[in-house]
Amino acid sequence: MAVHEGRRLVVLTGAGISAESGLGTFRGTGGLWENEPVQAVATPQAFAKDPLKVWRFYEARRHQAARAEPNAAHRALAELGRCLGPRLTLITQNVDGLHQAAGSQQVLELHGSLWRLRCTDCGGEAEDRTVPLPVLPPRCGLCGALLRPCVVWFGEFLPEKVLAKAVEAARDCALFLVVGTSAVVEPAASLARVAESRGAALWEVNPETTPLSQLCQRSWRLPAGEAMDEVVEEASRLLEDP
Ligand code: BV8
Ligand code: ZN
Repeated sequence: MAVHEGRRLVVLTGAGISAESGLGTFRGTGGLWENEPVQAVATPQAFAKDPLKVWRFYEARRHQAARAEPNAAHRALAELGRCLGPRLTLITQNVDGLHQAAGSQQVLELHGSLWRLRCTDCGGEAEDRTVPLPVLPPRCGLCGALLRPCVVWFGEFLPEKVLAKAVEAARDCALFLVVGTSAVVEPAASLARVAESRGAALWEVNPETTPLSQLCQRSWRLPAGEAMDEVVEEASRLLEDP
């Protein structure tokens, strides 16, 4: 299917796209943050105060994510990426790696990844998929300092190059699709507003409404796993030559 050369699609995903893979979301019933207030586990201060407690939280998520399979929504986006190539920019707030596991390439991980660890002293960074980690908290093999998960905690800056690419894509797209995010965390949520302010169409897939809903031309009040095949179909049509 001929796709209009210039028209680009940006997709922003959140924890909701991984819900049907069995991974907990953050907010809403049964959310991850329900029993662990954010301040307790996802800030640099929390890590400094009690690295073991923070590591137990991330170890539990690594354990869950290691057993999770990409679902139909991840697969639909991977297939779309194979059709659109560089005309699709996939941005995720998730750290579970399920988009990559489904075959998506060039995924922009705004909030980092559970699968990379970084030394708090020498800065050495490496992928480590060992579950469970042999020792908690893990220590750097080079200098012995504490390792941390390569995720972006509250109050921390997003990876500069990744954010810059995401903003650039949001500025230059015909369609911005938001899937499975409560759209409360910044600056990720604002990417949708950037796109919309530049004239992009804004579509949303979420069983619940979000602060972005009133800006959307189209919404699917469905789980992503059920909606994404149709959404991908409609998005491809919108990007086709008129
Ligand atoms: C920063 C860590 C600069 C990794 C996370 C304005 C500008 C800048 C900053 C701020 C600002 N306003 C406030 C801030 C501060 C803060 C922030 O946004 N606070 C919010 C809570 C008000 N932002 C920051 O601190 C960011 N840093 O801006 O640096 C700076 C520096 C210093 C001082 C000032 C500024 C860093 C943000 C990143 C924080 N790290 N995670 C991890 O452990 O995962 S955020 C955390 O929330 C996760 O990454 C998660 O991805 C993210 C967003 O949550 P969602 O993905 O949306 O998940 P949620 O559960 O909320 O929603 C799920 C949705 O899915 C629901 O709507 C549900 O209905 C839906 N759903 C459920 N089932 C399904 C479904 N949808 C589809 N299908 C289904 N089956
Ligand atoms: Zn080190």
